[in-house]
Amino acid sequence: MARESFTITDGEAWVVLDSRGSETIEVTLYSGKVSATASAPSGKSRGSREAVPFPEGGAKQSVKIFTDSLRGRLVGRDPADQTGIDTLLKEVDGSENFSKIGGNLAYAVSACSVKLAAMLMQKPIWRHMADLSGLAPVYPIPLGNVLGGGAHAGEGAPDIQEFLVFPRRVRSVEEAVKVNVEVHRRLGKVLAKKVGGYGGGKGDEGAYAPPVDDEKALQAVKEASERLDVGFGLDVAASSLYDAYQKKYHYRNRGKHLTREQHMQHISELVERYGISYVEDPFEETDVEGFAELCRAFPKLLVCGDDLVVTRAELIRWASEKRAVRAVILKPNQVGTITDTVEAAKEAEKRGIVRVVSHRSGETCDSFLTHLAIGLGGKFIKAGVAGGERVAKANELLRIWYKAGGSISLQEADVI
Ligand code: 2PG
Ligand code: MG
Repeated sequence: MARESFTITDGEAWVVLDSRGSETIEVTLYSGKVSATASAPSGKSRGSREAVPFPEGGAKQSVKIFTDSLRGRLVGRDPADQTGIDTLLKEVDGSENFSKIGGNLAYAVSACSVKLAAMLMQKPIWRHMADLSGLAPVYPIPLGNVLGGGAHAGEGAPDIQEFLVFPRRVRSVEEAVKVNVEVHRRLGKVLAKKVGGYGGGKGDEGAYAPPVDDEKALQAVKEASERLDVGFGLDVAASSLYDAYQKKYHYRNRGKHLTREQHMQHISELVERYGISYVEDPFEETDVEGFAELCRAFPKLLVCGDDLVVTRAELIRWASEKRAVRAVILKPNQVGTITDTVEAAKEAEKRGIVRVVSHRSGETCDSFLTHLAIGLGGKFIKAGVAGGERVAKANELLRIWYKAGGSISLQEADVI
């Protein structure tokens, strides 16, 4: 049966703030009296192959472009025709990487059209997302950053960007969400006891940012997780540590420049010593061979590509052919449109690669990411643990669980 067709009747764009207080963009699309709003997050440790978040002139320029050239071309379009909307965004931009209109504007329009279409079709957003992707919807496992350093924190914090935890073997979304929160809460107490003079300061994602090195950070996270059934992960964000001129990894906290081999050894020792099962971006973004080496060294480790593949289907194919990843990060504003994010998710599915649907370090309270994670069949949702903009994603997961319950299946962490 042909579906009813809908029409975008108007649209608006604004400059709003993200959780770092930086300017970003929010878009509202209307279909008569029905409207939907979406806003875009911003990353700090960005891959060089990502879409450019804003054109020259920043978020204000994106608003101008929306008002002058995009709004008129969106009016009359069907918001349920996602490929049509996303093709239009590429046409108006005309560059390879959204440098003209900004990847964040593209993402906000693209996500907004998913939301508006879902409302008009009277479907949950996750359901419409799953229909668009053709992937089986699931409740993802929350993968949460509880302690962090690198580009997301100040001087003295660990070199590794994120120390992550995730619940294993849970029977409900409620339980899953609470486990990470409990680790974060206990960690605050462990650090207050162990790290003299530390007042509990946090980094950009609400993770604790104490003045300790990577080893001490892991010891504290382990202690905070005692008697809880959790797995451990790292986001090394190695491109942020890499000095391309010296060809070395610069560990500021340890005051050391490590060669590629020494860096590999450091990461390998942490994986072994602390029973880590997930490592994101262990090498800088061009060193696909480094990723592959780590995969060979640890046959079960979930080696995950973020800056390496930047949510692009063709890069996921390349990394998979090199046997360099067992998981990939999906951040829709890295590529700019929902259609391209779906392509990336499908490429990963085809190749048996785990999908990790992820927030950015600068976030808004938009909870679309949760619907995206369910509708892309994500094994994990990486959305932080503490702070309103992170909790917004967890709360949406809870709401969907309360409403849809067992009609969506629960992911298991048992394969890791
Ligand atoms: C990452 C992200 C999110 P950013 O590296 O995975 O945690 O950071 O948004 O700064 O790229
Ligand atoms: Mg990352």
